[in-house]
Amino acid sequence: MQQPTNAPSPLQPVPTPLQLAWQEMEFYAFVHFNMNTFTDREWGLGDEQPGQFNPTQLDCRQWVRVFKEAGLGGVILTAKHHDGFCLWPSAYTEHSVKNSPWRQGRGDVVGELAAACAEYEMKMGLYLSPWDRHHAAYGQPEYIDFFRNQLRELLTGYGDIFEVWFDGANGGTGYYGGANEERLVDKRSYYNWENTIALIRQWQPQAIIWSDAGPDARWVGNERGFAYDTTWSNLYRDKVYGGMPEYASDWAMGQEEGTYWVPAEADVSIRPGWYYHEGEDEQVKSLSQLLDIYYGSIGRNCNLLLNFPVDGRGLVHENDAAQLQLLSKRLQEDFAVDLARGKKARATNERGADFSAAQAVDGDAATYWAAEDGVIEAGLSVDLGAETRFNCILLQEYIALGQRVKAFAVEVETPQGWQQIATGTTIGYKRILRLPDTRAQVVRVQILAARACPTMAAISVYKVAESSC
Ligand code: FUL
Repeated sequence: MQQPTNAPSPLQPVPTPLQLAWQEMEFYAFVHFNMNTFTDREWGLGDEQPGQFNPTQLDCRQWVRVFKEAGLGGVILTAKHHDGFCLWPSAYTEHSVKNSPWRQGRGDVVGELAAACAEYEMKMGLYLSPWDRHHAAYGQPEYIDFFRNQLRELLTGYGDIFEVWFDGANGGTGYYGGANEERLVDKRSYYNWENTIALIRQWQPQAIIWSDAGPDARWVGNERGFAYDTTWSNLYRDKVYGGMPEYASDWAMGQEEGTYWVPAEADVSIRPGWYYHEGEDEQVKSLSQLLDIYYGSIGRNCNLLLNFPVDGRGLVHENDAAQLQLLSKRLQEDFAVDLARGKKARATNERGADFSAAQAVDGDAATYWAAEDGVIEAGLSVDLGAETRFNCILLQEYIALGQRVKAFAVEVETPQGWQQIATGTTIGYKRILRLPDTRAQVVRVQILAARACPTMAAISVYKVAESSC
């Protein structure tokens, strides 16, 4: 957006346009489907036989339809998991779909998913496990050439890839071409990430590269789908990437003074396992668990990557599809009416007409309220027009200029004065707070501390279903 001339100066670090577009995707699907689907395991050893891979009704269009109908914008597929089996007919190994009975060895799951994504206008991402428990040379320098060759096949053969996902699990016991031994690698240096990343940039300049610590987006530090109450997109990446950190707490919450923009992504499975196990058909997460995950991730400045273990037929299981549909319907209903939209808003400090409080309630996240330079405490109030019942508030900073807010409170006006109903630390791209059931006419957000003059792109107020709260 063209910035008005008196816009606040960007506060470093700031997102690239690519990172901004990625953040706006918010919610997308993970698909774990590969050899483990047929061996009923979570981690294959690498000694599996291609003959074991044989989905009976594989239909990537069904997956994409399920995701699309729920409003998800992308899907990331495990093209190769730790066991080394490839879902595409790689020219660099025999351990792939080309030696399986599926489609008489002429199939290509990555290609079918790419075609389905193109048909339904869905973005595709790929997971390529750096760790390969099948490959005889894993742990040697030759393996890095193999790994890069595979990356090149995937990143030059299937159209645009929105995210490249590198798992943090690297090295350990495995088959390794029959050696059956333990191979430990130093995951910071072994893969020579710097050069691998440069190649990816060449092949897919529009892709977000994800790993435990970036460079473009980072792991949230757990596999339960929750970000922390305090979640900065700022990170001391140079200390942790290639360089990965030893402890989740070193980077999971980001760092207020971090020098790189590396936003968080939470990955979690809709079932207990990442892969399909028939025994888990009745353990698909409930609507209330999924809502907790939604508020705990997207509601805390973090994208959500929700995993679907595609089953042995090659389909998203009916139970999983039904739960996703329930979640999407509930979110649509809950967030249908923004009670603050277009209402009278006032701020204790304003940077001028282009940055008035009204910009925070205009339903357009590209316009924003901002305080004057040097002001780091401010209040923004919205008069809802009449006493109104609500139980949820959504806040967005204008993150193109950096993440600023360090502490805030939500208050309502009562005959006895202002009453605090919630407090928080970071806001970032999006913060959604579930509130006690509240009746009030005027609600205000008090920014209590910020790294520089605060911005606010959205203040939205909702009355969500009681069971969403
Ligand atoms: C982990 C892996 O080891 C799991 O198998 C799964 O792929 C998950 C998303 O990441 O680190």
